[in-house]
Amino acid sequence: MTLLTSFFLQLPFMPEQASSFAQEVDLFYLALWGLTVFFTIGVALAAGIFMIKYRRKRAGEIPEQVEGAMLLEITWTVLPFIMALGIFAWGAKLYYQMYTEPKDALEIFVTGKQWMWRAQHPDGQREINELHVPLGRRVKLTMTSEDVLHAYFIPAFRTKADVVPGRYTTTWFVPTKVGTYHLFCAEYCGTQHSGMIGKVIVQEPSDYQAWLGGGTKEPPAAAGQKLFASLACNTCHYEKSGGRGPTLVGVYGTDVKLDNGTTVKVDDAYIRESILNPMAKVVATYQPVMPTFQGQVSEEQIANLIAYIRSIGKQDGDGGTAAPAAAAQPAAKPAAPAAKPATPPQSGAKQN
Ligand SMILES: [Cu+2]
Repeated sequence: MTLLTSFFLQLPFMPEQASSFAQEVDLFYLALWGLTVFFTIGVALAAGIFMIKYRRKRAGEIPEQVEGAMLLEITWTVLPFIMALGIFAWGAKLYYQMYTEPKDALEIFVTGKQWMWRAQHPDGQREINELHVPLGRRVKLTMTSEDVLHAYFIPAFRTKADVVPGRYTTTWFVPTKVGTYHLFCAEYCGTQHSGMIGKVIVQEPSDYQAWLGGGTKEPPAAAGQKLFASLACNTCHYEKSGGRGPTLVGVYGTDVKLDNGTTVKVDDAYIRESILNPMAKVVATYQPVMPTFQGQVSEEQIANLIAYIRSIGKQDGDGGTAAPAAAAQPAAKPAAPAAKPATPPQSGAKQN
């Protein structure tokens, strides 16, 4: 089978295999392709042979009546049934692997915009139309769009995920080969869609660290902390309870009770929603008085605010998505210090 796969790869229509998913996706594709070819040739061949074998040999010939063959019918029903279920199971397993968020991943925030890709690394390093990633490390992309639908497609990694305005989508991979690979937008997004391309650069971890070291940057959590103060969020969300809004210290990754009796998990999506549409899910015992910040903050700023709230969130290091941004990046500098929002007397009107 590996011989077959390698032969398959020699053909110019398969991109390089540069992520941990690539081989199995290709094998799966090869299996689908093999089954299709097998049955196409089999059916065509059988049709041809039967046409010749059972043709009318003399005028007025009356064919022999066939009364059915139970064994044959069961065989051609059960076998394809098993094959189809096998394809489903294999595909579902792959899908599950690819769309289950990994633990301890390097988390990179990506925004799509007509017509470019922006990425922000956990230590604040930014780039446009490029994505630097370290070899052999789980990398998780959290993505959103500033305008229309896009899709982040890295053929060599066999990963593709929609990038949707107003929502976070994620994808992940483990790069397995140093090199530079294509990055495409795979969703028609306007006149210059075809130009919305870039490069994914897989580096040795030490080279990646060196690359991170260049340029001026501010960790997202630190930028978020500044923004938290400049938007006056801290006039309602105190470090301790008692503000007009709930405290945000220690809430990330926990379940909070809402005023309608239900509970919600405090994750990226919930924080984003609460910034843009504060009335959607109001925390129990608080008044729905927080104004919307729609139009005042960019997606990147929202991501920074989330990074900040995450950094002052649950500190027990339970891994998963609740890990502070910096924990995913051991060699980088630590994320913002613990909460330091000033707590002046109430003014403004914000509440989660
Ligand atoms: Cu696009």
